[in-house]
Amino acid sequence: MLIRPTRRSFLAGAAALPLAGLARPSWAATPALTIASRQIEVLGKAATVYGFTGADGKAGISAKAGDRLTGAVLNSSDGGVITHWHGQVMAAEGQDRAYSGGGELAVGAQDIVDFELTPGTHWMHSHQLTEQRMMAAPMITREADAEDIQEVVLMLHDFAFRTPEEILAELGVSMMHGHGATGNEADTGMGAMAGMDHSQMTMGGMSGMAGMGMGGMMTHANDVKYDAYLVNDRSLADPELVQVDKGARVRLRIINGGTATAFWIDPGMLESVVIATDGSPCQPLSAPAYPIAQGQRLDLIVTIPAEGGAFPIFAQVEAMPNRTGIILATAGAEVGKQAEMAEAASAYVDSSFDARLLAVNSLPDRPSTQMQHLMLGEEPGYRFTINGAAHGEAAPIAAKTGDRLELMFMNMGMMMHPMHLHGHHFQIVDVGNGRFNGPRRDVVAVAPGSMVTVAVDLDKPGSWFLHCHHLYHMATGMMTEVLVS
Ligand SMILES: [Cu+2]
Repeated sequence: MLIRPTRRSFLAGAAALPLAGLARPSWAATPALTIASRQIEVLGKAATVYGFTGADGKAGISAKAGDRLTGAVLNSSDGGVITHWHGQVMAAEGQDRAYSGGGELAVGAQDIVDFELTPGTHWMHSHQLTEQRMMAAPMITREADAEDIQEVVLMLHDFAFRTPEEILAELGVSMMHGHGATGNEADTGMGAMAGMDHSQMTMGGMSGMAGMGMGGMMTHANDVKYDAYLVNDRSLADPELVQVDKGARVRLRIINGGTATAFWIDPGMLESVVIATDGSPCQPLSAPAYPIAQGQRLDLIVTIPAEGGAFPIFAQVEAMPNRTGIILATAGAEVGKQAEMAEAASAYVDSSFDARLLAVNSLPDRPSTQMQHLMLGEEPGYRFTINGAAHGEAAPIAAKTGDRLELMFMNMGMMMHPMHLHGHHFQIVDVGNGRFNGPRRDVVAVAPGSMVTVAVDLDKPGSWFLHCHHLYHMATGMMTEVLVS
């Protein structure tokens, strides 16, 4: 049974449970997932963040191919939540709340979900500003053909002690723009901005961003200043230590839960190979470092040398020396302290890595039924747009079930945009060098001045958000919908 959650049907939530005479359904005892706040320590200071905890008491979901996510999702946090199961393609519209008009899961209320989990490295997160406060968790479904080796999940975050509302104000967000006309504010968390002081409307850190054409080289990243970068809640000052075996192959399932930060994964001296992008298998490819934009995932196999030792896996911020990471170490190995700054800044993330990747499961060869050109724009006042429109200002992209849709993204601005489509795994088919059988993904990095085309088979009806996975770009307008009938 599929229950489409609506604001109305779930308001009762936990408050309704004590009613006499009503049999409590079996799921009521242990929610499949509970959203609540939790305490971590960052830079020696206590921090209150959010999390999703599974029935087993661990963060998120760890399952195997064929398993379903069935049961209640309980909101024990202090505010309404728009949930999103990122990368789940077998979940119908309405299984999470991240679609047009989905509304918030109220405090104390629960949604009932039931869908088959999509194999691969995926994740769950809030579709609102609370994503910055780490309302996110891994959603891992082990593939039927996964090699029987040790697996390590790395969940990356960019952490600030400031609230996301304060960060938006620092960015110089102007609320004069079109938000509010659509009644969709809650979809991006902008409802929280209603009381913002309009005297703070400045260009903020975006001054000097004047117009920019295709093919330009100017680029800009990291517009949010963070206090720390974390893997599995810890910075490189006190990293997670994972014991591994000498000579073993280890699968790293890496999730970029950073809201405004792209990273480069640097496996150091370990032999490495990427085998999946955004949870979909790719032809194995080795590189000295692997880019991972906001929302993306990478599955890497690393090989521990026969003689053993301690091996940092770094995640270095795009265009900066700052880094975080974990340490893989064999028994008895001496683990040294790792510098939190690399010797040099890393490169900007662009399409050069995707250009070298090939899908294992390419889309069937057939012509597209629809091509959409999407200009990704940035405007003064920290306003990010698709074809000049912020979310709600333009009609959705209309399509039919069975359509092969191609989306050509053209980035007219100075910042990279990691573009994400809900409910589907598209295929990158052109990054400016001609057609190729590029990787399957659900987030594609579109660098300044570049053109990237993805193709997707629309296999189910619904309203599927298409947006930039930089949280503050999404929150200030860079979102639309693909409406599949
Ligand atoms: Cu963006």
